[in-house]
Amino acid sequence: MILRYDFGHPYDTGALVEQLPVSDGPVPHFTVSRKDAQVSFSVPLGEEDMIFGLGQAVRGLNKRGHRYRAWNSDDFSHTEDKASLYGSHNLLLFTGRDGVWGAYFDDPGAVTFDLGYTRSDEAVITSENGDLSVYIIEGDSLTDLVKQFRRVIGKPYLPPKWGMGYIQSRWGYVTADDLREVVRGHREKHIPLDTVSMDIDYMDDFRDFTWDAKKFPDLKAFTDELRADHIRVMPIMDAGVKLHPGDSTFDAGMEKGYFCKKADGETFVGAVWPGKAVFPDFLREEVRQWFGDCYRPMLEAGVEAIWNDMNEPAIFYSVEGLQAAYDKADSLRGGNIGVYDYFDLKDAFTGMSNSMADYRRFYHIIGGKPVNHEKVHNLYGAMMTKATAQGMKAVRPGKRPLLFSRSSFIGAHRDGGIWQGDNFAWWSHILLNLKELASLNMVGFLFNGADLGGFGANTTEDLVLRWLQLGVFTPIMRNHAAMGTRDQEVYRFRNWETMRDVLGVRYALLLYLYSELVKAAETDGMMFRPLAFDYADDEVACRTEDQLMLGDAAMIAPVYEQNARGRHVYLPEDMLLVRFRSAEDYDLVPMEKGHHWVTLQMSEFPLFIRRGHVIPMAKAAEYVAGVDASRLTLLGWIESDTAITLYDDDGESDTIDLAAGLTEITVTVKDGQATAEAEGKTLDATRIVIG
Ligand code: MIG
Repeated sequence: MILRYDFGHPYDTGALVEQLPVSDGPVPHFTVSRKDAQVSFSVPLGEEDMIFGLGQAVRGLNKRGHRYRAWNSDDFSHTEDKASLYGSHNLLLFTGRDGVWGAYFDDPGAVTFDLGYTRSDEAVITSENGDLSVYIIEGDSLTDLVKQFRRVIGKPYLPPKWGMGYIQSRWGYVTADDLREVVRGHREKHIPLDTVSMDIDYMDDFRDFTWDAKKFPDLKAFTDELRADHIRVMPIMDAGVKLHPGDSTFDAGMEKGYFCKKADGETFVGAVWPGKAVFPDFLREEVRQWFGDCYRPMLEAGVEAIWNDMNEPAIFYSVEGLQAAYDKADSLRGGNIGVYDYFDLKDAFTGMSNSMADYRRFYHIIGGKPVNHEKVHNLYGAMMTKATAQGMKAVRPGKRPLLFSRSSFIGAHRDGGIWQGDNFAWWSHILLNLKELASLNMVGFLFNGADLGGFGANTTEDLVLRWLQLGVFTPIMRNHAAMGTRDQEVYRFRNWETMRDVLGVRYALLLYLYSELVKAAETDGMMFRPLAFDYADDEVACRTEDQLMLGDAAMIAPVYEQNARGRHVYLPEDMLLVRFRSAEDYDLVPMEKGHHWVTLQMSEFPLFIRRGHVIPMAKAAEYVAGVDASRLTLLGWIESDTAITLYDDDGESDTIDLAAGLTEITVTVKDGQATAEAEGKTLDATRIVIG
């Protein structure tokens, strides 16, 4: 059951696809208080209560003990002290002695989540503008709360099947030849690859929708050439449009008045990669329609994938902000300044990016009226992605585009995926990747993944390897790095063969992972879950932060420490350890419920399969279309007959018929031997452990 309570004048954020009636009377669970425009919702916390949710955020799966803030931010260093990342996913799930319940705060402005920070026995959620709908979700388990929530926010975006193949990216590939070299690097060594990305340098002077003719003389011929090799390209698109008279996007947007304006009616100008830029008012349907159409030439040149960036929106500085800093400098110039003056001076320059002053400087038009950006900030990236999805579908009707965005809001999960943004080549960020994976599943962003190997800072060979071993399971599997950092393509490393074998496992499991993704999306389920969701009565499982359930049958537990040759794993029930070295080479070790040290050499990584279940595996392939779905090996540990359903389809049509795509694989045990059957498939059941 979900109940809705309105405060002030809520905006229609588009998060929900179902209109719920507004309830009167007091909001259950919370004490509501007001101060000026702010509305706060507080609830006492019992010693053992846990809080899940918030999607993209730092720290634990259990969010208790920190203060978070919904304020979409371009943040290139996801350290523990951060309150905000790129997306706002305002769902909280409470679980404790009094059962489970959830709350969703549908508010496009700033919301703070003080979850046992100010007082360790209290959670206080504050809407800074006080215009919001609060949804209270009552149910009988965490999984049930998520299911109900997901039903009202609508089904998630699904990628084309090839979008789950390996993506190689780097900020620093500039020309078509750079990309050809990356493709060659993979294909020559038979390292799997489906997509290469084009970062900002492909553009002509960082102008959206252009590509530099010197770098890409014939984009259409280039995409054809790569497609013949089963490779797609994925260009980036930035939110800010270069202020550049003569540029068709700039000119058309100015003429139609589609860019955000200041109070004085002048177009707001902020500097991003193109230098001075203007910001489309994506909150208007006509602007989205227009911007979506702008992708057409590039899509007609054979581009089938897009990633949207800088759409929080990120603003390095505004004309006004820069002027204020100069003024500060002028006021101090030549004087004998004190240290505090010096700090102020420094802050005037370093604090110029993504400043509140700038976000308050411009307006959107909503219902014909100007609305200050601050009030609706968290919708900006989501609405850009909505525009992109529309534009891509218009060019290839009936097909799923590959699309992910950096900034997001709930609702955008219906239009595209998200990547986890600018992480670092830090071991701790493997774990952050894992945690966000589950938290993003709660809020509908099933198609997500982090920059494998790390975006910022120089990576190390072992970090890339261990991170890829987690990436095998993440729906987006992309290796990406920042400009100026050490090369981290698999083929660059001494140990490339081991990494290639890890990627082979991804392709061998691809049918299974795709099936789990689609099933979760279509049934309001979570492909990845904290153990607390499945083993609510098991105290150890509930507090486990470094393992996740995968689908119905499996559990993952990555190695995330340098020089480790294994890790501690808690098994909440009997499970089969599959210790992978490659898609052909792995150990099967039945293990009992409880605590274990699992030895994992550098080339080894685990997948655990619940006793009584089996999962299907194909042969490794070099690209998704090369995966042979007709020959499968089943892995598992069973005592008696069992069955699994595997979903498959053409991998690109945008109408998903779950029932039509399911094949049942039945496994029969007789005289200590397993045999398996499924229509249209040759099945090998010899890797099933009986007992
Ligand atoms: O200010 O396009 O998160 O993936 O490589 C940096 C360059 C802009 C940020 C993205 C990152 C991308 C980079 N971009």
